[in-house]
Amino acid sequence: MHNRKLILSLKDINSNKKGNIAAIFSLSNGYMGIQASDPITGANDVGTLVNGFFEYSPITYGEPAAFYPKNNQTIVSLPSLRKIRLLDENNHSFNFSELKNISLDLSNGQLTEVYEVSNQGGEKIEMTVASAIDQKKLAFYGIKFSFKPISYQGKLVVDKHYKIERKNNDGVGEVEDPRKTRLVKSISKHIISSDDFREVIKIETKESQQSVTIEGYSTSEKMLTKRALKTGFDITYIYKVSEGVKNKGVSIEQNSFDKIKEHSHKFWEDVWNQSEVTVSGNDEINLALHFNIFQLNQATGRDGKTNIAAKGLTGSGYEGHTFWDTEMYMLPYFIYTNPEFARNLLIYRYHTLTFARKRAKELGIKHGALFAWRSINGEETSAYYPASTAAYHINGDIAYAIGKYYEATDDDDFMEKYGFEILLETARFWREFGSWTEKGGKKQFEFLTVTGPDEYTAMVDNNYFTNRMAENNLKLAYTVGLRLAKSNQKVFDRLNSSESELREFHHIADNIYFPMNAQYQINAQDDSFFSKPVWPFNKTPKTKYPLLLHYHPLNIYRYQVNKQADTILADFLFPETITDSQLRREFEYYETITTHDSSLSRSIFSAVAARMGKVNHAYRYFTDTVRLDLTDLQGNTEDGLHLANLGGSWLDVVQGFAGMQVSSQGLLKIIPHLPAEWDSFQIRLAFKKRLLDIVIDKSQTQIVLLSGDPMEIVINQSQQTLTKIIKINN
Ligand code: IFM
Repeated sequence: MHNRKLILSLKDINSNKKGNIAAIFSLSNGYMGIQASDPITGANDVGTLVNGFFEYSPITYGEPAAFYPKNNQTIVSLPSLRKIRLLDENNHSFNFSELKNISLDLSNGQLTEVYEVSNQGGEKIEMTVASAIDQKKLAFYGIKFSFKPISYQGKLVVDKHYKIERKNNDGVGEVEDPRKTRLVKSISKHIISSDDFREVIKIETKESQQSVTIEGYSTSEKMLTKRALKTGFDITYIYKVSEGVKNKGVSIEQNSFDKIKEHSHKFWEDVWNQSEVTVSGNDEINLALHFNIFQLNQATGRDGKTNIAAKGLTGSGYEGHTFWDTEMYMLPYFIYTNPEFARNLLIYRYHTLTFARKRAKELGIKHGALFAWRSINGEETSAYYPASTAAYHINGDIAYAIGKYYEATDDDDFMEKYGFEILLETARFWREFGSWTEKGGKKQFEFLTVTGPDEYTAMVDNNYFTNRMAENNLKLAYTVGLRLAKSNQKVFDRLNSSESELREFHHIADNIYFPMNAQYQINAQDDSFFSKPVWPFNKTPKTKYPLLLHYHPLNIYRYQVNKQADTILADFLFPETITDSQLRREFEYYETITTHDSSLSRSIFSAVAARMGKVNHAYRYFTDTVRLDLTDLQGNTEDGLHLANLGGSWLDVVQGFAGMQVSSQGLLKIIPHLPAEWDSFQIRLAFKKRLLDIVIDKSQTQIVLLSGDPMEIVINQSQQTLTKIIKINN
C-alpha cells in the first residue's frame, strides 16, 4: 500500500442506510464477524457471526420426495459485542443516536465511529467508538468507547451487561426473498457468571449441538459504572468468543486492546505486502479495490474446517452458506497471493467428502462424490433442486480450483493428502452420471438434466459450461493420478484406483459432446437453449428486475435469458479452447441476453472484454463491479457484502487488465490492457514460490522478481527469462 493510508469513510459510500453501513464497515477475521451496527439502537444488527456456527431447522416441503435435503442450516446470530446502554443521572436512557462519521483504516484494520447520542430531553453527548478484531488470536475483539459532553454534563451511567431477552423476531420464519436468511428458534442463551468486571454467557444450539461462550471483560471500569462526564472518559472492553473447545488457550487477561490492534496491524501489513493492487490515476477505484481485498481476507476461514460464506461474515444473507463462489471467484485471489489460505479452503472441501459421497449415492451414483451446492458443514441444504443439486458443475468447479492451486504451487503434499482424492471422487461421479450416446454415427459422452451457472435456465441437457468443467475434471484426475501412481504408489493404492480407471477418465473426457449453434457459430449454452424465444426485454420494466423476485421460475426457464455469465465464464476459464473471432461472436450474443441479476456476472464480462481488447467496455463493467457494495448496486448490501463479486474485482484487474493467465505449459503470461482512465497499476503475484511485482503503465510493463528463483515468463506473446527485472514497451 506504499505507506499511503487508505481509509474508507462515510463519504465513500453512496447509501447511508444503517444496514449497508453495518455490513460495509464490519470487522471479521475468518473466525468471527462483527457488523458496524449502531451500539445504542442496535438497528439492523445481526449480532456476532461465528464461521461454521449454525443451527438446523427442518425443511417443510408441501410435496416431499425421496432424498430431498431434510434440514436447513442457518448461521446463528449471536449476541452483539458492541451494544451498550447509557443512562443519565436520572436513569433516563440516551437512546437516540446519529452517526457523524465512520472510518475504516485498511492499513491496520481499525474502525472508528463517532456518534452524537441524545436522551429524551434532547441533551447530547459525543461517543467515539474505536474497535479492532484480533487477526492472530482469532477469538478476541476489543472495543473502546470515549464519551465527551456536548450539551449534557452530568453523570453518565454506562452499562455493558447483556440483556438476555428473546428478540421479537425469534421463531421460525419464512422469507420471500431467497437471498435473505431464515429465522431460527432453537437457540438457548444463559449467563454463566457475572461480576463487576466480567460477564460470561453461553449460547447453545439444540439441533446442531454447538455451543459458544462469550466472555466480556472491562479492562478498567466496572461493567456497570457511573462517572461524571466533565471533560470526558474512556472505557475499554475485550471480548473472547470461544466455540466448543476451540480458542480455550489464551485467557482474556493475557490479551489487551493494544495487542489486538498490533496483531491486526501486522496481519494487514503482510496482506498488502503480498497482494498489493494499486491503481494510480483514480483514487476512488483504488480505495474500492483495497476495500474489496480487505473484506475478502476478513471473510476467509483459515482452519481447513470453515470456508467463505457468500456474504462472508458481514451479514446473514444466504444463511451463511458457502457456494461455488469460493472456488470460482475468490480462490484465485488466494492462490496467487496467499496459497496457504487457498490450501485451507480446499481442505475444507476435503473434510466434506463424506457428505459428498453420501449425496452421490442418494442421487443414484454408486461411486464418487457430489459436493453440496449450498451448505455450511458440507451437507446439502437447498430445498430447490433445479437451481442447486442439479448444478452438478460444483464438482468440476472444485476440481478446477484444485488444478489451478497445484499448477501455481506444486504442492505435492496437498495433492497426496487431499487433492487427488477429490479429483478422483468427482471424476468417478462424472463417469457414472454421464451417458454414452450416438450422434451422427459418432459415440459421445453427454451430461443430461443439469443446471449450469445461469440460474435462469434449469434442468437442460449438455450445458456447455458443465461439460467443459467435467472434461477438465476428468483430465486432471487422469494426469495427476498417473503422476501419483509413479511418485507415490502408496497414496494411489489407498484410493483403490488403477491406471485403467485413469485411462477410462481420459477416454470419456476426449469424447464429451459440446453443443454448438450453427447459425451464430458459437458455443450453445445447452442443447435446447436456441430453440427458446428470447426473453421479452423490451416489455420488461426496470422495476421487474431482478426477474427472480417477480416471475415464476418456470416462466423464466422457457426463454433465452441469462441471470449471469455461463458460456462466457467457460471461455474465461479455458482461454485456449476458443478462437478470438468466436469469442467475439459469443460475447456479443450472450451479452444481449444477460440481465446481471446475479452479482457474479459483471466481473466475468469485464475480464473477458479486457482479454478481447475491448478495454473501455471492460472498464464499464469493472466500475460497476468494483464499487458494487459501496453503491448498493444490487439493492441488498444490508444482507451482507457480495463476496464473490469482491473476488471478481481482483480477477478483473489481474486476469482482465493485466491479462494474467497460465499457459497449458504452466508458464505465467501477462498481456496488459491499461484502462485509459488510469496512469498505471501495480499488482503482486505469488507463483511457484516466487513473489512478483508487476507495474503496467502507458508506455511499458515492468516485472520485478521480489523473491524466488529465476523463471520463464510470457509477456505480450514473447517468452523471457526473469532473473531480476524485465521492462517491455507496451
Ligand atoms: O452461487 C451464487 C449463484 O451463482 C447465484 N445466486 C447467488 C449464489 C450465492 O452467491
